Amino acid sequence: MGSVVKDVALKEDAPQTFLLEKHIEYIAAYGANKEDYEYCMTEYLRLSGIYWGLTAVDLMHSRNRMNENEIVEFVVSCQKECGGFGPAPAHDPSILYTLSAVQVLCMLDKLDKIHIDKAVAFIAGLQNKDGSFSGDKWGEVDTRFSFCAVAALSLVGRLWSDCPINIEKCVEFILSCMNFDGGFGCRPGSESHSGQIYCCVGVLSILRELHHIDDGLLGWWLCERQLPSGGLNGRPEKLPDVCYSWWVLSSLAILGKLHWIDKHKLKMFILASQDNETGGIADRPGDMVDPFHTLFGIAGLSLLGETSLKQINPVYCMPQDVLNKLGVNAQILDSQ
Ligand code: GRG
Repeated sequence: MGSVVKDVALKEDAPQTFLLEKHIEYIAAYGANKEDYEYCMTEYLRLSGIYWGLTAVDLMHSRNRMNENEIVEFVVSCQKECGGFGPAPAHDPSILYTLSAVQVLCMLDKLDKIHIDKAVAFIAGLQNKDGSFSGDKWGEVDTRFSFCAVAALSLVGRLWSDCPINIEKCVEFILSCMNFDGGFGCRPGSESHSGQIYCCVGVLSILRELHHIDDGLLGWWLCERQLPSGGLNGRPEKLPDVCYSWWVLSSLAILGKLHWIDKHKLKMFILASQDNETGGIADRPGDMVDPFHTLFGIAGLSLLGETSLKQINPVYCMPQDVLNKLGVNAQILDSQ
């Protein structure tokens, strides 16, 4: 039996232009009302939410719409005695929010406001004997956490000098998660998933180890994620979702294969997922918008060459000018 392609149809009246001003207003207003139900219910991921919002407005040349002092004060208040960051002051620290904290402070040029050595020690303390990383003291292992560790250490300048982790083992673990289809999962033997592929390709890119990847095989798997609607899914037989405009597209960009997908069709899918009244971008056309999909839709459009946006770096998901200023870079394969 053949498999059924799950997809959505784009309506004729769906937005077809990029609603820049509306998205700036949407992000600037999100969080301004701290009593808002949705805002309160998302406290458990606040620090990443700040990273999504700040990155989105920065890409839209409007960082001045955010209250930078308030953000820095909040980030500082999330650092724990152990050096790691929680999503909000009353929450446990995790490597995920530690990366978000570092990314936000890099964008605001305020890394000096936190205890960097303690953050580095927290990250290094989460590496396991097999080279993998746990996300927090509870021990779950996931290739996402390897990415968070390597990206955060490189951003604070502790990867190439005075490096506290075992890089060789880190690479060995990532490679043990590579599958027959060229992709990567969250642990050895786990199914390939675009989000995990971004993380593993990102680690190998930052560590200049991309030669381990079969870029043709993986590039083929990634570009097969494009559905007739133009949207991308995260793995076979799944619906398209705007966030994969980041996880898939950035991986293709790192492998020098951005031109392997139909850029115009993907652009139209992202544009159709905008809300032309409230601003913001949803997971797919007609759904509720949120800051997560708004960032990854905008980030995808930046990779697709949208000229009203700043250029984004495909590895760090941060504006390229921020990384240039920090002198941080990663390996990108030549276009082929
Ligand atoms: C700096 C951008 C950045 C990220 C930090 C946390 C992290 C590193 C990366 C996360 C990568 C990842 C696993 C993304 C996927 C997120 C997602 C939409 C998961 C949903 O998975 P399923 O299986 O959904 O519920 P599908 O789409 O497969 O049905």
